[in-house]
Amino acid sequence: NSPDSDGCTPELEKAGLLNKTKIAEGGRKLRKNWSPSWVVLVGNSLVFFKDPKSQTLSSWKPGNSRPESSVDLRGAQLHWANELSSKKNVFKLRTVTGNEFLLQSETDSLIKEWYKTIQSVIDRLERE
Ligand code: I3S
Repeated sequence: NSPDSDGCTPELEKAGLLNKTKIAEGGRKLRKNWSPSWVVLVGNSLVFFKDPKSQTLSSWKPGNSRPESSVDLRGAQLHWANELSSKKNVFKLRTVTGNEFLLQSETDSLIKEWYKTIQSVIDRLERE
């Protein structure tokens, strides 16, 4: 049974481990709290899982394990944001609802790939 055998399961674009902190909720600033997060880009959403050790590539499937939170990428904005942290390789994702996340990796190539892939999904949604 391939993941898309029913023709309606959204496509898995990317998955991996990133450092994450939420910095705003509905436009209200939050205190930073960095933690590792298993991040899955599937369909129009970026989905965050808490415990990366217990996750597999198929974890995003409904019924497998419960995501910590999920971000709708429609209308979202992505910016490099190294000025917002002492860490390197930081970008900020802002949703239409005013939720803001920082995502970070020590690995330059990896964070660039994530940036590029998320931006391409945002661009695709804009054209729809
Ligand atoms: O932007 P800030 O406030 O300097 O962010 C740092 C704090 O959140 C800090 O925790 P405390 O609020 O307990 O001081 C975190 O440990 C740091 O990681 C945050 O800064 P970085 O530069 O790592 O994003």
